[in-house]
Amino acid sequence: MNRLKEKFKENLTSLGKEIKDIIKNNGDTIVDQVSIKQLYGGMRGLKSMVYETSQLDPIHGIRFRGYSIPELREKLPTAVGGEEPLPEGMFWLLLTGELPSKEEVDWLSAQFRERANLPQYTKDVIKAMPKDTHPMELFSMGILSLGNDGIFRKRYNEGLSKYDYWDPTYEDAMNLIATLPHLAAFIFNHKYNDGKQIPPRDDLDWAANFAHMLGNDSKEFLELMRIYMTIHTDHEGGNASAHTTHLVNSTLSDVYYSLSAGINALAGPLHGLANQEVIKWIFEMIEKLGTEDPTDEQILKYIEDTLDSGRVVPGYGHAVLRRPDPRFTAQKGFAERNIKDSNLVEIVWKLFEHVPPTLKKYGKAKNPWPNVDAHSGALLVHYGFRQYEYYTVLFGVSRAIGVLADSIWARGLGLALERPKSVTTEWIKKYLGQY
Ligand code: NMX
Ligand code: MLT
Repeated sequence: MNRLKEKFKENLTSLGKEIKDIIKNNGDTIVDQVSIKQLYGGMRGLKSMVYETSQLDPIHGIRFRGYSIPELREKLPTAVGGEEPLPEGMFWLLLTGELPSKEEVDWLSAQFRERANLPQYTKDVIKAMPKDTHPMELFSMGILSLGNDGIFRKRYNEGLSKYDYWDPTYEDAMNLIATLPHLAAFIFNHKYNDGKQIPPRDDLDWAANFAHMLGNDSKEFLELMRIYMTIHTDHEGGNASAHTTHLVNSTLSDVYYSLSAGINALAGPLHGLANQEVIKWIFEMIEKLGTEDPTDEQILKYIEDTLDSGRVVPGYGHAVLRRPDPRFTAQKGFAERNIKDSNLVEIVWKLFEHVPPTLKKYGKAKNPWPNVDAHSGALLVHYGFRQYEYYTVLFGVSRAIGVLADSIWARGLGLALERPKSVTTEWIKKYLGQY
């Protein structure tokens, strides 16, 4: 058994024992109540599942195994000569609960290089689709097709003990994470580079190799991909992509089925697709105003026109957060350190000044602050990456790290098939005594 599996198994055994005791001694303790507003309102705030790898605080934002993003920028290993954390380190942390050494992260980078395998039939699936198919659709189909080689389903059919479910889940998750940048780059080059594919390098870490296969080897872009792939990984279990992956995996559908489903959730404009919507909205503003250097008044009017036409301001608001998203702040920090003279970055910063007071003035949004999607497009465009329809695929490659770490935990802990109770409005009216 390799070192990562061994460490995981050790931690799984001790947490498994603790959970058994918690359920035995406190199984009937109430942790939450549900109101009718929550039943109709997307279950906001309802505590209803266990997800070990990260937890979201409305004020302070995401904590990965207890660590904030600024702490992880200090503590996670970086590439030689780099200063941004490597997402391999985040995967190690989420899976084991422990910070990895540089040597452990290098081992993981090598594992991902060795395990990457994009079969011809997956390439054929992508190529068979119409050229204007959205990249997220191709990405989801590609992931699903990779399941043909899945280890869990094979071992399950051979008669796998439930105590061993986590082991082939780990193997599938590692193979899938290793292959995702290759699948995503294949889609990118198929759609936007006349099908000219760029072979991977055998000296690069996971995120840098992805950047390389996307056609940009500049040091700054490799660093951007490392921080981007680290901060988008996980956002506790209730967000739509994590929860979908978790739900599907709870049926013992393997990680290929589960992640493909999670990616479908991420493709919605209220979720991950907002990163493409933000830049599209900004490009439309530039076109409408005829300038890349809009005044404060022009920006303010554009925001108000958007709201007055019954649309949302993309990249702003959040179901849980009530302060600027630390992932927005991390990306702003990257821009401050690395980017000079970008009109688009300036616009994003001006929006940060004007959107929150405007949303407050309109009085509907509970959180007027920027979320993770408000900044990423301006960074990507700065490095020549203008194909904004593709941006959510980047989010999806990163999100796999968090949700697949959760799948390994969920199968290790033997978490049950998810099956909450639904009610009808008729039931509610009866409950309220209105019949
Ligand atoms: N622009 C305009 N209106 C908004 C916005 C916004 N950015 N955010 C919330 N509202 C409205 C919302 O539509 C709702 O209106 P109504 O009562 O007419 O239905 C009202 O404010 C109350 O909504 P909240 O309770 O504040 O937000 P909720 O938890 O329902 O939704 C989001 C959260 C993220 C879906 C919402 O803020 C939104 O639509 N934001 C824009 C899209 C976006 O950036 N999504 C990305 C989220 C991050 N991610 O990557 O997943
Ligand atoms: C996420 O990263 O999943 C989004 O911020 C949405 C959420 O947490 O609900």
